This record gives sequence, structure tokens and C-alpha cells, in this order.
Amino acid sequence: MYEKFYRSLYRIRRVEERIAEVYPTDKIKSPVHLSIGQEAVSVGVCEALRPDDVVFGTYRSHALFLAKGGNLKAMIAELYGKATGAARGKGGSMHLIDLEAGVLGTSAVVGTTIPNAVGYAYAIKYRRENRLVVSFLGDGGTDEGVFQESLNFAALKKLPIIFICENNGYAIHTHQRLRHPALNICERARVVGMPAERIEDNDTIRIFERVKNAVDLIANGAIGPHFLECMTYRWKEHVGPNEDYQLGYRSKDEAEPWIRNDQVIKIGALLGEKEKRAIEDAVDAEIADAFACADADPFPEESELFTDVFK
Ligand SMILES: Cc1ncc(C[n+]2csc(CCOP(=O)(O)OP(=O)(O)O)c2C)c(N)n1
Ligand SMILES: [Mg+2]
Repeated sequence: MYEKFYRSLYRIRRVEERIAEVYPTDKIKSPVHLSIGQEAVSVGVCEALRPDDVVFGTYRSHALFLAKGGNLKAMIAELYGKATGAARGKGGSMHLIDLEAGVLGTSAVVGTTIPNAVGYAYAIKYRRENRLVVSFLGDGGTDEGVFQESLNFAALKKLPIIFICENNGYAIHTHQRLRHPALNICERARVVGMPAERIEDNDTIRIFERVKNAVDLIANGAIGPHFLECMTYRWKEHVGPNEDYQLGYRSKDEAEPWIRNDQVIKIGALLGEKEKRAIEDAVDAEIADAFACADADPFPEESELFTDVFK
């Protein structure tokens, strides 16, 4: 189990570090919202899911895409704007999709994939399929009216859905304290009768266990929707490859405990040196290959300029 967790955590971290390195060359054609520091949430959640379960994410979804088994080459090609990309080079980092892996979409528009996920869960229930949906959202996503509407409908219809609120404390540069009179997002789920719990420590194994518990309860028909608030922390700037402590909206002191609790290092320490190295070598080679392919792949044809886009 720990090998799988480590492989996924290390792979996501290295992919995003590579993205941060390449970004200044302008080969990457879209803005990038990195999940560095938040990987434990996507990995803990996705390791608890079954292959048929599906996820919907936000614009900060490299980690979710990879943790759910999304195609790495297609993701990097998408960032490069190449025809081989997950959205044929037209969506960029914020619009990732992999139908085979069950990554059903991510969006630049805050909150939009929450009702998409609820609609998909409604279809699953209607068709009596034993699968479930996970809807990822940020703490800022809870500021959208559609958040409460979606929770209400999911609870009313007892849908097979888990809401994962990745609470990294900020919506861009605005702390939750400046947006919410009460810092209790779980209460907003409980108000519609949905079980809700907060996981404070960004711990991969704890997140895995809590999600696994919810998956089992939903699969047995014991509960409908479930809500989990996962406290976590973004190490890099809101958008882009750099740190942003100089902006003054947060301090390095605030980040320190989260950085000390680095899940890539903590889970890696549970493995033997040899097996850890073997995982790292294989992942490093896979990542180098994905970036080389993205570099070599063609851009979409000019004739594709107006296909698959609203105009
Ligand atoms: C509907 C909508 N309103 C505003 C924005 C601008 N915006 C982009 S990211 C963001 C903050 C979202 O914060 P959160 O949901 O906590 O996600 P995080 O960036 O922390 O992962 C906002 C307000 C947007 N993209 N869409
Ligand atoms: Mg946030």
C-alpha cells in the first residue's frame, strides 16, 4: 500500500516541479495552478476509489488527474497546446479530461464542476449503477451559490457522491477569515443533513481511511452523499511556478508546519531505500519521456481553429 501511495505522491510532485522548471521557457501555453503541498488530498482520495468511480475537479487538478490515473503524456501535451493533449490542445492546464480513467472534467470557472458532479451522481443512481462520484472543490468554491444548491439536491436525492473540499485557506490571496464569518464549512453540509467531517493534518493515510470508509458506506447504501473538508496548504503562488511570500498576504511562518509535514518525504520514509529508489527512477524516466513527447508532438492544424469551441 505504501509503495502505491509513494509512487503517486512522488510522481505528482516531480511532474509539477518539472512544470515549474519548464514554465519560464514559454513552451507551456496555459496558466498553471500547482498543487505542490496539496498532493496528499488527491492521492488519499483516489487510492480509496474503485476504477469505475469518477471525479470532477477544479482548475488546480494536475494532482487529481494523475492520482486518478489520467494519462500523463496527454496532460503534458495539453499544457503545451499540442494536438495530442487531453483536450486536443485547446483547454490547457485548467481543462483536463480522461474519460477512460474517470476524470470527467475540470474547469477554470470556480464552482462549475460541483453541479456537473451532482448531475453525474444522479445519472448513476437513476441507472442503479454501483459507482460513485467525487466532487473536488476549493474553499473558495464554497463561496459560489451553486455550492449550496448542489449540496441540497445531492442530500435530497441521497446521491452517491463524496464532496472533497480542499481547504488551503485561501481564495487567490484572500484568507477564509476575510470571507466567512464562521470558519466551519462542514456545518454547511450538515445543514442539509449530510454527514461531514474535517481532516486537519493533510495526512495521506488518514484521508485514504476516511474516504474508504465513506466509499464503503455509500456502496452498501448506508448513506447518500458525504462531505469531507481536507485542510491543506499551497506552497507556490496561486497561479504560476514561483513562491509568493513577498506579496505579504501570508507568511513563511504560516507555511512552515505544512512544509515540515511534507507527505512525499513522510510516506517515502516508510519504504526501504532500494524500493524507494526503484520507484523514483521509473517515475523520473516516465516524466522525461512525457515532456520529450509533448515537445515533439504537433500543434493542432489551422483548420482545427474553430472546431470544438463555442464561437
Ligand atoms: C466564477 C468565478 N469567479 C471568480 C473566479 C476567479 N478566481 C479564480 S481562482 C479563485 C479562487 C478560488 O479559490 P479556491 O476555490 O479556494 O481554490 P484554490 O485556488 O485555493 O485551489 C477565483 C475567485 C473564477 N475563476 N470563476
Ligand atoms: Mg483555496
